[in-house]
Amino acid sequence: MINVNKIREDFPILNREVNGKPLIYFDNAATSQTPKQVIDVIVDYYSNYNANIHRGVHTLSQEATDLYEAARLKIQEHFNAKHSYEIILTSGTTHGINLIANGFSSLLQRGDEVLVSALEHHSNIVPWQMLCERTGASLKVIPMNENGELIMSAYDSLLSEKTKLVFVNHISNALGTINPIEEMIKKAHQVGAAVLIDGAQSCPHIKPDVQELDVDFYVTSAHKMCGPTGVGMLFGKEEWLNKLPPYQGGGEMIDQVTFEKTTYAGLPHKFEAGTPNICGGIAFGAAIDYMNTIGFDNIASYEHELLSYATMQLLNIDGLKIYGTAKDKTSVISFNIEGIHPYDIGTILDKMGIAVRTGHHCAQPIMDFFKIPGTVRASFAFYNTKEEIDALVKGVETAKMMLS
Ligand code: C6P
Repeated sequence: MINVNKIREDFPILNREVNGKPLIYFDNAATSQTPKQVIDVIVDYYSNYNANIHRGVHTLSQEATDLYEAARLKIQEHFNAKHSYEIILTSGTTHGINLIANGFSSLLQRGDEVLVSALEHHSNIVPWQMLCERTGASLKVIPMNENGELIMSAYDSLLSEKTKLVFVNHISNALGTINPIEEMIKKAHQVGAAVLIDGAQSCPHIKPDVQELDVDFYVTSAHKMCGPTGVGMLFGKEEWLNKLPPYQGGGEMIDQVTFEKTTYAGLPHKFEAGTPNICGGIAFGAAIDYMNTIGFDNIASYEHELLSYATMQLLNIDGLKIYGTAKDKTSVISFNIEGIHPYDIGTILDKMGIAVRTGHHCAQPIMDFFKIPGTVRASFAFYNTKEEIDALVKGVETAKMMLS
């Protein structure tokens, strides 16, 4: 059970006003808010431990290293990776995807195929297009239906022995669709293809088990799950990470360097060139602790309640259309009102202190599918309330009246 009033006390930002009104934060899919338990860890790090890691014999450096590596273990445990060295700390989802796409440059050739879903964020499209340009492999798209669900019979037809890689998000950022990734991974493995799951939108809502999923790569960003920006993780199966070349060269990722030849460090350091976001990594661990204290089952059931309530209330507004009506959906509502540009609705809501995202949500192919320029997206977290949803509904009604 969620005690939302108590939880809200953990988030200092929820006390502020925007445009003279109490902030109502419904842009959680873009970035989540940060609880004081995580803010405290950041302050504590810079007040007491700040040093570079893996390099110094001095106490501060060793303490910072221990905290950073303890966070990696926490992340390993959370995602149930078999080994801590299968967890690569990145700057976020985008970094993780680019790292893998770059690694596959030497493993693909003309005639190979890679499959992307129609529901992807640009981060999970563009790096693969760049990979295809480098290698001559072809990018094929798994289509979706009007509800924003992937068409699994089309996926079956696209899979063949030519398929080398499948990349799909666990949850769509623009529509909230939860994709059937278990089934997709199984089917991809049957033809020998590797699978990368973009978990940027799933990790705030569910706790993925990478061993149970048998997924090859899973990427996410800490800032979507109560952590800071600029840090994330890439899980990769040991055998894949050993097969792939390093992404960036520099300090930390080497074993021996001479002007003739460099040999590389083992996992995970081979993929972690340069000074990482040390404080960010430690705070990522604290964010995972915080979310586990609330409990992912509690989070999922409360957010589902918010989603059902908001869907029902918003659909009472004449002319309002929701995009993304999948059976399996998380707490994201993308909508438009007939004849009104989403940006105008977002601007009026902001005047009322209500933060939503408007536009294409870095998912232009989805907008093209629906033949719209964008949507208004309200995305809910476990610290939102039904009263806030009532205010949103009222705000949308007012915006509609002003703009019609
Ligand atoms: N989506 C949104 O408002 P980064 O920027 O690397 O932390 O995450 C990129 C990313 C990748 N995949 C999905 C499914 C995402 O939702 C995002 C980030 C935000 O929807 C900001 S564009």
